[in-house]
Amino acid sequence: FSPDNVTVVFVLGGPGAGKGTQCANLVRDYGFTHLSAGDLLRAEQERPGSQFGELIKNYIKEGLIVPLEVTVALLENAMTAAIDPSGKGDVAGKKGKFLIDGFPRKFDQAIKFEEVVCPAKFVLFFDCPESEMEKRLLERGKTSGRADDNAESIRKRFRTFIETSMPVVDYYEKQNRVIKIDARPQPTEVYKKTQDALTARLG
Ligand code: UP5
Ligand code: MG
Repeated sequence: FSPDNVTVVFVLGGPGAGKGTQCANLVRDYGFTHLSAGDLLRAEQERPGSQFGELIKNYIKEGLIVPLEVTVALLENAMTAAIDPSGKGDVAGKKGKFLIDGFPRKFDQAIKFEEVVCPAKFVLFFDCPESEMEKRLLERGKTSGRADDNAESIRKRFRTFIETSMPVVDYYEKQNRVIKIDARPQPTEVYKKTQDALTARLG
């Protein structure tokens, strides 16, 4: 994909920071295509005949990052499907705007994606304290059916976020590519801050 035609925004933030919630708003108002790496992995895990089903299941439950080859391929396929629905395979001149949610959360993913798929325009980072994220995830866990919305998996997800994913945010921050949003308030308030920040950045 050429960055001349395709806009990629990485959406990062800890588990339960509200990435998915805010992406839905941005899709509604700005015509982005939303691709959640976690959702794509969960769909692949459920796909009959997937050779990665068992591996993905274990990684998600343990809050670990699935090997990048799997996730980058899923994202690349989903981008292709979104801008070339006819499946002719020629994506060279096609246009598209993508929110890549929950990715990259490890250095190797970040480097690989920007090298082989497309560089990101910037990173939206939803900043939220662990105590608030934990509260949200435990609440959602009552009904979500997600295998990682339990106290033990949440603890492991937080550890991976701090040890492995925050360094990626810091890396982009040093390049002045991060838009940081306070994700503690109510969703409508967070969205308002997001819109203000986007307007300031994009004009
Ligand atoms: N909520 C949202 N905003 C709120 C607000 N402002 N105030 C109060 N409540 C708010 O929100 C979470 C919950 O909080 C919801 O109930 C919502 O209503 C409420 P959501 O918008 O879903 O937050 P989000 O940040 O998207 O949380 P999610 O649980 O999806 O984050 P994770 O980053 O943990 O999950 P993801 O699906 O991205 O990844 C899951 C796993 O997949 C990872 O742990 C990892 O094992 C694997 N993975 C990889 O291996 N590689 C990847 O590249 C990506 C994922
Ligand atoms: Mg999510």
